[in-house]
Amino acid sequence: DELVEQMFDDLYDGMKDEIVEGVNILLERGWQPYDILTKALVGGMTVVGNDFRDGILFVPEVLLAANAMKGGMGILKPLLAETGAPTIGKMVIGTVKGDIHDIGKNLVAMMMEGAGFEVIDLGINNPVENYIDKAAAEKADIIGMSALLTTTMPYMKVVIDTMKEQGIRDDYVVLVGGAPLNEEFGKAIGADAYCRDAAVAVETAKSLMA
Ligand code: B1M
Repeated sequence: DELVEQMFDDLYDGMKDEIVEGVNILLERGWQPYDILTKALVGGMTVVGNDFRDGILFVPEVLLAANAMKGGMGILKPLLAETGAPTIGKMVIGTVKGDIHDIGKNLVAMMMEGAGFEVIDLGINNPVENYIDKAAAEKADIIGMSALLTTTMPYMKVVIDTMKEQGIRDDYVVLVGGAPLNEEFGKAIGADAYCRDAAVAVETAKSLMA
């Protein structure tokens, strides 16, 4: 699709207005919000990620791309939420301490809301208390953690170990996700499940709540 190709370029160049416009045009053409999210926005961000890794793009450029992506996500969020049924569970989600990546976490939060979950977003850089205190205060069913760095993913174990120490581990379903994680890591730290992407997070949450 030519427009999607154009949107990949616009995202790469951090052109927020163009991304917003592209999302609106795809909606007018009858695209499903979820397809726009995954094919146009996440697809484009993958290209950005690869060039960031390879030293072709740098932090300021990636921030602009992230900002453009957020512009597009802002339009899709209410549309994804619309399809939601009555609340089927409550989730507290946040990016772990030392980590400021939030696009993937925001995506998971959006998709969970769209699927009928109530989501309390803790934002980025969360110490263990944030998860535990908020989950208790909100009587949440699920604690979700996101980490995008190999240096911050071990912190997920700190949170789970602290829950164990306090005797509250089994009061919650614990889901973890983020690009550097895998199934094995999720098991090793004692999470209930590792979620490869936002769609898997929704499916996993649903099945573990049932
Ligand atoms: Co950062 N960064 N970054 N970065 N960044 C990565 C992660 C990196 C892989 C890039 C690279 O080198 N290829 C690399 C990590 C290397 C490693 O640890 N192995 C990296 C680095 C090194 C860094 C810095 C250290 C760079 C520096 O300063 N030298 C620095 C760290 C700052 C910090 O956190 N302390 C840094 C900074 C940044 C920006 C600020 C510039 C920006 C973040 C902006 C923002 O988030 N607001 C940024 C970005 C954008 C990226 C890349 C390019 C894209 C991440 C992203 O948003 N992906 C990334 C490269 C890449 O991943 N390709 C990179 C799109 C998003 C939809 O995917 O987050 O994977 P993802 O989420 C998915 C799934 O993983 C899953 O579902 C999501 C949707 O499907 N998921 C969950 C995620 N969280 C979940 C939680 C769940 C369930 C599923 O809970 C239940």
